[in-house]
Amino acid sequence: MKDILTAPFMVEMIRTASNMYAHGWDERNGGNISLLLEEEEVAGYLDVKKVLRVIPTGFAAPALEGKYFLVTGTGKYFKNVEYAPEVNLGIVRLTDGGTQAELLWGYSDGGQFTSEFPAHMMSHVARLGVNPENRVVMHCHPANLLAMTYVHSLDEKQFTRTLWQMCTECIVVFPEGVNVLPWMLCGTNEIGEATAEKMKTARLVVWSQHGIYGAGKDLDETFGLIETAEKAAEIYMKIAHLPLKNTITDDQMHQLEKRFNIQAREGYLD
Ligand code: 2HA
Ligand code: ZN
Repeated sequence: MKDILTAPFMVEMIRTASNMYAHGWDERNGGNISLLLEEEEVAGYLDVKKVLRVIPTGFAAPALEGKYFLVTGTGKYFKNVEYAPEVNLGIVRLTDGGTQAELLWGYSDGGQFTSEFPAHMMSHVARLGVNPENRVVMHCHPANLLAMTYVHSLDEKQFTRTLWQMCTECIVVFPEGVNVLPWMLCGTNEIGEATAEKMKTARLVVWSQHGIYGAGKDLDETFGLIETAEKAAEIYMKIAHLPLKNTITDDQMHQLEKRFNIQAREGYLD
């Protein structure tokens, strides 16, 4: 068996958690990440027949039967992941229609996966339905996106259009826009179901007055999505109180669509 701490998926997960912390998106125990792994990826590093513990999930997700995930732990701090990966991360395999998680590695202090496990797993199901290549669901608390949910309309079209107008690259990076949930109680199956429903039409879902969810085919892409949206929100928070003299027009957005061969969300541009 190879050392699991040298596995490319582990190295990338640890780097990503540290980078997110460095960006200020994951204060204290804020944020969580789940990465879908293939059995072949894990098998060289773990005895997949050796189950350490079984943890009930509290929901059903038959579509994820037998699937493996590397997931951040509940109550754990992103800043500590790199120093103690085996305490702060875990690898689980879902069984019994997704109602049970078999722990194969990690959570070595007796812990378990993030309290937002329902939102993560339900979002994986939703995104895999749209794109079978999806591997990552990421949640964090970037300050400017959060700030924006206090002062900007939460209408998804308006929220998306504002972000698109704040940096030229935005419409290219997330042409489907961002979806927005109103404030809801976190850590519940209800917010999980609502998030997954929103994930069917966009890879970014804002949780008002809380944070954001991103999904993508790898950690880099998902990080980059959130990074781009957060940059746009930062520009918005810098200019929102100033007289607006210029913007990116819808005509210019259409030029970007052509140049980058992307399609803006139906009905979002004039
Ligand atoms: O505590 O971010 O949403 C982790 C969270 C909960
Ligand atoms: Zn959160």
